[in-house]
Amino acid sequence: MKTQEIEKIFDEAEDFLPLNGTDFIELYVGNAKQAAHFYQTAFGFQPLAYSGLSTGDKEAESYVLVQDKIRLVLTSPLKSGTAIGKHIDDHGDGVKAVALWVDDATYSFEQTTERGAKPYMNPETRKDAHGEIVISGIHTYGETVHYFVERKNYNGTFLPGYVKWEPEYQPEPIGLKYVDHMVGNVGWGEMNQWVDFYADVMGFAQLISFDDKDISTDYTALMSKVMSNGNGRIKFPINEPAEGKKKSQIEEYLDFYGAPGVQHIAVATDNIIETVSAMKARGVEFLTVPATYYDTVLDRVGEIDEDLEPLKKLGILIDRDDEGYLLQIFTKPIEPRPTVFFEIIQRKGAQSFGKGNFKALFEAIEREQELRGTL
Ligand code: TYF
Ligand code: FE
Repeated sequence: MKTQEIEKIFDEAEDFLPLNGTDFIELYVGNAKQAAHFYQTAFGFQPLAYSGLSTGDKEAESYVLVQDKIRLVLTSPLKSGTAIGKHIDDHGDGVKAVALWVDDATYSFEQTTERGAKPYMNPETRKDAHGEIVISGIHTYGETVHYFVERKNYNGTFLPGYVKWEPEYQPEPIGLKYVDHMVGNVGWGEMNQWVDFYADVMGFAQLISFDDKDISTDYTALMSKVMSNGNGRIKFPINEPAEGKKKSQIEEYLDFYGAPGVQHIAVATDNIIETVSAMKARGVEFLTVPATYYDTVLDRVGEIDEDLEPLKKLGILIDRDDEGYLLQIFTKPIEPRPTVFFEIIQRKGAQSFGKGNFKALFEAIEREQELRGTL
C-alpha cells in the first residue's frame, strides 16, 4: 500500500490519538551503568540525563542516551524485590516502555482507556524548575506498556526528576536518526487480537499484510501485520509464530522472553554504509547472508545509487517496492537470551519492510538458531 493511500484512510479530524513521534524507549536491564557504556561505545548514543541515588531515587537508576531523535532510557533496580527486578528475571534485558509524544497525555489516556486499554499509569503532572510535563500510560502486549508524554512548556534535559548526565567519555555518534519501526512478537493466534487493539484502541490502520506462505522458509514461519498511526510516524509490525518444519524464530523469542514483547527496534540512518562500518568497528555483530545473495540481488531490485561491493562486504540487504528501495541489516541479539535485536535501515523511497529479503534473512536467523541448538 502506498503512503498516499494510507493518508486517505485517515481523516485528521477523526484521529482521536494524534502522535508526534516516539518520545523514548525504556529498557529494563540488569546493569544500566554498563548498558549505557555499550550503547555509547557500540551504537554511538550520547549521554543526556541521569536519575538514581544522587537525585533521591532509592528504587532504581536510569541513564538516558540520545542520538538525533532517538532517546533510550536504561533502567536497573537498586534493591531486590522490585517490579523492575522481576521484569528482568522473567524476560532478561528487554523493552518495558515505548513512550509516545503527544500534545495531551490526559486526553490520550481517556480516549484509549475508554476504548478498552488497560490503564498502567493515571495522568500525572511532574514539575521542576524547567517547567512541567504530564505523563500517563496504558498496557499493550505482554508486560510492555505505552506512555503518553506531554511536554507542555518543559525545557529541562529530559523529564522532571532527571539531572544532566555529562561524563567525560563521549564517543562520536554514528548517524542513527530516528526510530523507523518497532516490532512486537505475540503468542500463537494472537496477532489479530493485537492488530485490533492498535486499530480500535489506538486508532491505527493496517499497512501491509503478508501471510506464512510469503515468509516461511524450510524451517521458520511467522505471520506479520504492520500497524501505523495516522501520520505514519509510528509503525508497529506485529508478528505471531506459524507452524513450520522446525521451531519458528518467533516461538524461540517467546520461549526465552517468557511472554510477548518487543522483538526489534529499527533505527534509520542517512548513510547505512558509514553507520554499519562504524558499528562493526565498535564491535556490533550482524547477521550475515551468503555471498551468493549479491550475485542476483540487482536483477531483483534494479539500479541503486550505492556501489554493490561495500554493501556486500558489510552484508547489507536491499529490497525495492513501487515507491523506491531500501537498505537494511540486522544485529544479532544484544543480550544473552535470543530475544531483542536492532535493525539499521536506510529508506530511499520505499516505505515497506524488506519483504524481498525475508527468505535470505530468515535463513540467516535459522543458521544462528542451529548454532545455539534452539531450532
Ligand atoms: O520489520 C520487519 O517486518 C522486517 C523484517 O522476525 C522482519 O524488519 C520480520 C520479522 C522478523 C525479522 C525481521
Ligand atoms: Fe523491521
